[in-house]
Amino acid sequence: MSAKSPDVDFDASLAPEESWDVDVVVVGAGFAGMYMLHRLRELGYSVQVFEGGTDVGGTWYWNRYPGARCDVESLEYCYSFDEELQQEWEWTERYSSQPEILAYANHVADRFDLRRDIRFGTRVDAAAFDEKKNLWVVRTSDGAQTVGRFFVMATGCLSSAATPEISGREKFTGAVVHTGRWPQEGVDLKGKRVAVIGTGSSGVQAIPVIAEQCDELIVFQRTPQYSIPARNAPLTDDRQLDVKSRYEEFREANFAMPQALGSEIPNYNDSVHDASDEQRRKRLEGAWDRGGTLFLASFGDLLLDESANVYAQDFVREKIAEIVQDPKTASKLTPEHIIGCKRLVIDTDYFETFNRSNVHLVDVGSDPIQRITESGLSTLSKEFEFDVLVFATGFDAMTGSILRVDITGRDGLAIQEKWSEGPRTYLGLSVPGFPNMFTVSGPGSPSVLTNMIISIEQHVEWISDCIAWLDERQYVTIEATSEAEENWVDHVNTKADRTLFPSCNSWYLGANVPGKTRVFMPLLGFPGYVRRCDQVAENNYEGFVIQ
Ligand code: NA7
Repeated sequence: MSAKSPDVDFDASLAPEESWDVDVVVVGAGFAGMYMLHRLRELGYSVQVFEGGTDVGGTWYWNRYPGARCDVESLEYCYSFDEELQQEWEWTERYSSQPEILAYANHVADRFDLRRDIRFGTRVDAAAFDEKKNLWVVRTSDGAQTVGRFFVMATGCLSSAATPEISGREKFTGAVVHTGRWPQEGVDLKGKRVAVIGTGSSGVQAIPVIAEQCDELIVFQRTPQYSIPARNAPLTDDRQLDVKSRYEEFREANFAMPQALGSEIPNYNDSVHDASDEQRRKRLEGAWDRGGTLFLASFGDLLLDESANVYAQDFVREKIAEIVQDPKTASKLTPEHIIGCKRLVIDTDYFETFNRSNVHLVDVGSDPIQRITESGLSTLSKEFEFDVLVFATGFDAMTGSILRVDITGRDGLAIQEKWSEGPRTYLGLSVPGFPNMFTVSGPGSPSVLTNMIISIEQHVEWISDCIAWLDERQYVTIEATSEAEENWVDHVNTKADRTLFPSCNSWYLGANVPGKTRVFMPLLGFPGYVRRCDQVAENNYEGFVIQ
């Protein structure tokens, strides 16, 4: 354990012994923080939320890049906790755009009068657990300190933008933006030469839209991407009315799915090896035409067995060759790795965009970027000039936003030290050594492998019920045991190791951030996870020490 003294000390003026400002301090006002606030208030608790942005929305506040859109269908990617809310809000497309989701977040904030307990433009810099008083002391970027009995990190899984260290960046005289920190006022791309580095979901969504707006676009691709058409379309009134007429049943069916979504999309368990060529093609063509991330649910073993996975790889490779007219470009765009081990991307006209005369593809896998220059960048073999540089290089996922807060638990233990070998939690909710601290959709929970909003609701409800349970019995602290953590980490790894997920460099593993320990962070399988969380609560919070 670290001998490091807590970064945050009690203000001497704080008295009496057990003085606190609020019951619960919550970090982040995205969908997790917003619902956490609402639920705790309903239970009668006082809450202070801190948010670095100037308004609600979290990831949908920051990711304003052209083309930003959710990859979960609108009628599913919204709160289910309030029937009136889910009935009154009208979605316009199969997959919502960022502006529409942000408008929804604002609507929720207005409807439940959330803003009065959120301090915007304020980051939490440090938080320390005072063992004598069993209170969390939180220091914020405005220099203030807030004391709470409980501390909830609702900081999101994809909120700490990752920009690669490329030498010479300060020399570039044009505009530099990151997709995950897109300026609120937008970026004027008209008539500009634009470079995009990165072809994950953000790059794949942004590239077709940027190509239409700008004069010339150069895409710097390190790893080609498997992408499936989203088949986004206006949401018909019939579909919306139909789902709304049976929303509860629809939600329940989705809740029972491995990813908490897609109950109305065929999800097969049979082996691709048992299908004839014709059956296989029919099923994959059907999934391609239908669009969406459940392409890999076309057979039961596509994410379990490498030889099965090859069928899906080949299928997408053929599609790329059919869509992209220039064979050299098509070849550069063709991935070779396992499909699905990096998060499967869905797109609107991504591969088609490379048929445009104003779009150029540079393979920086074989010709790596060397440096950024005053007017562009140079790879090993060539110089490129442009006016705007877009980093679509992703996030320090799942742990980045937690680790950048200086959190200190019992005995001065810093979270950075606790997780120096990778994140370790119990249920993705709690960390031994950090009593009364909870993480919403933390590492070790299904989070990013599910419909995030549904995972958030499940966590928020579990955490708030837990706090109420403790208070009813006049307990003061709850802390996961090391044994429970150990077993949980094993469980998460065992589940991942049965699949192909750990087999390539993905952000699920932390492989996109240099120096980050490789650990498969999310847990596979939502329904089993929910059962386990419920069981833990029913058994008087087994795996926790309660005092
Ligand atoms: P991702 O999926 O992490 O993609 C980042 C992209 O940036 C990916 O293509 C990377 O290539 C590329 N990258 C990262 N660093 C570099 C450097 N140094 N040089 C060249 N290319 C680089 O992030 P996204 O924002 O697209 O999506 C994250 C999630 O947000 C997404 O899955 C959805 O859930 C929403 P690589 O593949 O590492 O070779």
